[in-house]
Amino acid sequence: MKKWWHNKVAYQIYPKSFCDTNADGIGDLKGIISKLDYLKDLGIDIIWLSPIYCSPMVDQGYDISDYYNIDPSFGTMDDMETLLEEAKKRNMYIIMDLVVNHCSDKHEWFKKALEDPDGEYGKYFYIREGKGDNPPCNWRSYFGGSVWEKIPNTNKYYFHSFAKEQPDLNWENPKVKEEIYKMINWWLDKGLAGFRIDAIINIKKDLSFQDFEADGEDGLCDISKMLNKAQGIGDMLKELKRETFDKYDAFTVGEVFNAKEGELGKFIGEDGYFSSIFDFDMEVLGQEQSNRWYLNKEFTTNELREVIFKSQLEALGIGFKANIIENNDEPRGVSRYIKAGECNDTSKKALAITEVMRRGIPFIYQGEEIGMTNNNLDSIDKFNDISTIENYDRAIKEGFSKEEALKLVNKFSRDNGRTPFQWNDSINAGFTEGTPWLGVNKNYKEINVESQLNDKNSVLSFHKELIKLRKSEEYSEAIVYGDFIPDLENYDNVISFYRKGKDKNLMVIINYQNKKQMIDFEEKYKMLINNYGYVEIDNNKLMLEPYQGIVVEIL
Ligand code: TEU
Ligand code: CA
Repeated sequence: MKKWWHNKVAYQIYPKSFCDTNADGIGDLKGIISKLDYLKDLGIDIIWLSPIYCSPMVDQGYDISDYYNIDPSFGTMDDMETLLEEAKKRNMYIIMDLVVNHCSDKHEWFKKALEDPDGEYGKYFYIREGKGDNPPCNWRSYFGGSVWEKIPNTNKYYFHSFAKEQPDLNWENPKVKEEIYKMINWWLDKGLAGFRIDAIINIKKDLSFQDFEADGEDGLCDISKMLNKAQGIGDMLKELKRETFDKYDAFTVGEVFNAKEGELGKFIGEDGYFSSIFDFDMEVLGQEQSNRWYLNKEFTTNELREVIFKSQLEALGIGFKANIIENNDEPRGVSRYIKAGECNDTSKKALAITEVMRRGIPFIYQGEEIGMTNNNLDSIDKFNDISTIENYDRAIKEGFSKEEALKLVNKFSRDNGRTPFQWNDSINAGFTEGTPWLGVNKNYKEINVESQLNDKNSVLSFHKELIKLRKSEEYSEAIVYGDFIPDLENYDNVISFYRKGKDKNLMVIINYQNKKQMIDFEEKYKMLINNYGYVEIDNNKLMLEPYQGIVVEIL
């Protein structure tokens, strides 16, 4: 059955770094409102806002102390209502981040739980007795250290999958679920179109809290070992959907890393828990464990192609994945999926083709559309992100030199994608008239919106062209609903596939490498997108330039 969101293009805003209107160095809702026309012009329909609720900002808003209010650093509830109205006027939809695996340790529920761990609010969290002088078990939190934090003056511990300031909410307690459903419906009543749902797979714990074999110097084990064992997430997610999203025909995207083999249909099928889930297969390529960056391995373009194809084929006939090349937790896509030294406007455009032409819902992360890159910093002191600092310290503990550890965080830090948005070449890239909360990338004079807006050859214009094609009356059916059929797999470093719709057949061919490539090609075609001004054709052959990418209609 067709859904209202199938043919939409989404955009993630990281509010803190998008646009600051009151010179406090922090992006705000008024800033977002002021850029709606820019996003509309780009072709965006759905805007996902990373968290803007009240928060002590230990994890940049992913630690919420009040779900019903806007953090003053971002503005007011009036601003939020204005944003919803202004979006609606433009036929745009706003979705918020739903962070309900955990809240902040400054949330009133948790404050009450600490006062009386055995009382009503203690049951809102996972609180357990220690084992002698040790915590209840040896699982490692995503941000390092034990998942258990001791409650002062007791031998009790509370559970946190992420930072100790982010206590996990007890989804086994019906009262907690009731509170969460109420809150979700309150926001949907306000006119939100849906949610991106944070870390949702973590809500179901294996309550035996048993130890697993240690996998690091710290004597702890990766929390994924427990998640793989936990049973019953499905029932929780079904209920969540029934009590909330279903009633509003909301669009939901789950942040799901650990869907088990063969379970995709349960998540995004016709009657799935969510509308969509992110496709993280490109992001986890080369990754041994989440959040242990020093274990990450290099990968080849053929391997990259393989994961893209596999993931696309997996979703056929099942549902729509949400396609990303970067987000608020990842390095910049152009710095990760293009080899250093080969990153230029042409290769950036080649990568953009994979973002927009895959089957699924494209989620463009702020700055991706202008080709923003990683930020190379010379000192760990210039980083802000909690997980970056932890990865740095941990790498050093595990024997890396300071130089090596710095290199590592420069490559993988979540701050790479969080530097202020580059609007123009004036001071602070036009992001703020004050001092930005996080330093602007040094390359803002070369890479910014203003310089690309009226340049038809810019990376920005190329994104617009791709999105326009995706939404065009002629080709939309093929790009949104068409099959995904891999091709040219016998050529190394060539990423090629068909998007075959009811009556249009499109073919994408990307020469994803820094040398020319001849391709046998006997089809009659019409050129639709080309990141070069030309393509050399010679006797049933295409000669593709380095990183040349084309989209053609097969006639
Ligand atoms: O991320 C969840 C998640 O699984 C992350 O641990 C991810 O593996 C990590 O950030 C990579 O370094 C979400 C949010 O996107 C992230 O920003 C939050 O820190 C996290 O949840 C906790 O709310
Ligand atoms: Ca501000």
